[in-house]
Amino acid sequence: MLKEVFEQAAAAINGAKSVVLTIHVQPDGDALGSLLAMYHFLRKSGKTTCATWGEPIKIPDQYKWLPEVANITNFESCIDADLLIALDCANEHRLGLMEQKLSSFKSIINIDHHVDNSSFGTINILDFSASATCEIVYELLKFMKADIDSDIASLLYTGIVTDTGRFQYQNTTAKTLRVAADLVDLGAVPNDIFKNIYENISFASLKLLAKVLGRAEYVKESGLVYSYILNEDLSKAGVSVADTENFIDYLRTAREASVAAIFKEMADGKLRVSLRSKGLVDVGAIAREQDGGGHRNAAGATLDMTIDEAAKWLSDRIKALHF
Ligand SMILES: [Mn+2]
Repeated sequence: MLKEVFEQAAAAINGAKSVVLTIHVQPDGDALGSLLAMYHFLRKSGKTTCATWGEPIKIPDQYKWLPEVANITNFESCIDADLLIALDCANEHRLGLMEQKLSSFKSIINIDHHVDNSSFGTINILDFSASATCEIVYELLKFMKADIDSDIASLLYTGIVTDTGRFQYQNTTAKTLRVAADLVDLGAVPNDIFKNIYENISFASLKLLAKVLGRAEYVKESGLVYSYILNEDLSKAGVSVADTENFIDYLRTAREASVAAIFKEMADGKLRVSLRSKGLVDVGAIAREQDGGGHRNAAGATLDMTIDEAAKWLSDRIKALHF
């Protein structure tokens, strides 16, 4: 099914002298892993390549060890190329400030696994059964007979291990595990990657996590477990918002939780909500009601509400849709 579009993408890549690679804003492990794996491959293939995304570049602490991460540059310095490849981006808005630059590219390859992808590319490699964009990139690189070295293998493994919640979420398939096993054969070291990502938060972040868990609330009628992070919490603890990315995973461990949510106060006073479902509730659909996006079990949106209003809205939407 993907063979035809892989052929088109391979021809576009082979025919390009220069390539810009971009991902969604506030990138996660899958976005960064797929970005840097493609960057490494294209540079080895002799292309002029730029890796970026559409906001000021800040690498979350748990990803600072990724091979090639120091070569990511600000998007202003890299918009002039034969080809743009967007990775792990469901739509144009997720490109952040890169969205305004889309029209300057004649050729755009859109590689993604989000079910609501808007097919904004001139070539769209979409596989909704893939656990991670990194799983699709692995297939594309194999198709192109790329030399997948241990750096590329580690980067792709990172995207898969993070997007599957360490191979525990519903998107984990036998194929996901086979791809992961191939990547281990190619040089990815699971224990090293685990320690770098999951045993790498600062003590200050750990204390902030305790605070966030301490004020968690459970709404019985909807099975919602939520908490919140204020700007003041971050500044007092000296922790960046990127370092709180995994906090929500602790909330969803409650037996009572059908949906876990964390509301994060943003600089403009709005709230960014991260949502996780255990499968019954489609949080992607709820997020899209507020112009957000995501998957059935992991999604996010920006809300112009107070925390109390947001919790009530979310709980009401869960009840209306599922109970
Ligand atoms: Mn992803």
